[in-house]
Amino acid sequence: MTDAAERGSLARHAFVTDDPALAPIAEKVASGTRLTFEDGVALYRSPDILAVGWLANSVRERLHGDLAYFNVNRHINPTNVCVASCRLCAFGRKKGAPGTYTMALEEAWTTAAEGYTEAVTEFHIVGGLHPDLPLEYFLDLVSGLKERFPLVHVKAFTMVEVAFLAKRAKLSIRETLERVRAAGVDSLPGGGAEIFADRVRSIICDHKINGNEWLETAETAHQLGLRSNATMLYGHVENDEDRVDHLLRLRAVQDRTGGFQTFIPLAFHPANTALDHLPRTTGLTDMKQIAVGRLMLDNFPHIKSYWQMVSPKMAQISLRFGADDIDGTVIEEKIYHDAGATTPQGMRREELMRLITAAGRVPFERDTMYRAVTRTEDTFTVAV
Ligand code: V47
Repeated sequence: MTDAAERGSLARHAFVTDDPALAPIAEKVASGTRLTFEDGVALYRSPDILAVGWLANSVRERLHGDLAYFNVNRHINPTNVCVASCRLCAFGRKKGAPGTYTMALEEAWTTAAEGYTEAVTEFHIVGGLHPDLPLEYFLDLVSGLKERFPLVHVKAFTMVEVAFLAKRAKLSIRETLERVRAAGVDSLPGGGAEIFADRVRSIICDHKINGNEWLETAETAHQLGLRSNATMLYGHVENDEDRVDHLLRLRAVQDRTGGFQTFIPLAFHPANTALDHLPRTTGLTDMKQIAVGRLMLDNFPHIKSYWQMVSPKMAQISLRFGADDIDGTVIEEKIYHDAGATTPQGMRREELMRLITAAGRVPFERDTMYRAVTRTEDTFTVAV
């Protein structure tokens, strides 16, 4: 081995820290031993962010090598009318309030076709809890999209929306999930999880289903063969213990179902919310969530750093702190932009690839199920 190669391999394999609490955790990570609640708290409390990131990166590279995933997707938010008044949210509005909108079905289908000319592989559909829109509106929305865009994966409705629609339609969660799946929903996004602890939920989103209901809805979806993602909203009134508790509750469901694909930590944006006195998260906090998520969620295949949420620059850095995915083109983002986000509303495919390459990773265009996408001029095929 040349000197340079040897230096390279040492740099890749040596773990150095001045935080004694990390040494036993590093041994567990090296041997693939599951981390405990106490380990999670120690990781959050560690001042040595580089060492925590190094450990997470070692797991990320063990699982995915240098690949970094992204997709070509479009967000559609059919309505911002919402019966809940969550303090964390700047998007939802009460029926009749200024600035409300609800898309007619034709409008939603037209919106789906707008934006960048490159063929999208995923529609990501989430919206407010509208008091009057019946389940049929959402079923027609999805089946109409499937008719018009049969190749596009529909990732639609958070666990919170599913539970709300079930209640309105007087159906069980299982029946509601069966109905949306029959209409064309292929998987579920990870939103609405926030922080599962009741104390926190009662402050930031007391009108939503509780943590156990979110987890049970996800588990039911997985039992029916629907995959989903899972998020965690951080940077408001939660503490380290609440975050670790959230991660361990997700890990327990995943042990039973294997149905979660991706964990996405979401940084709280306070502007225009009832919590606008809180400061925004810092870059170090953002990287910590990615890294601790990667280390604690040993049964999750993917950790996503949502570039809209942490900024494209921090998303690049996160590819060395445990993330293997930076989400997609998005095209039109509303939820964080209503809450003061200054990132662009969408990003072109080439730009996502440039960010990944400049971070020293290899861009891999995936579909929602993480299969390789191959493009021709105006369409795509998916490896099966
Ligand atoms: O559920 C709402 C969060 C989520 C604010 O599954 C806020 O691939 C910050 O879940 N500041 C929706 N966050 C977004 C979401 C998501 C995003 C990207 C990919 C995926 C996926 C899912 O946004 C909500 C809530 O947790 N949110 N308001 C706010 N003011």
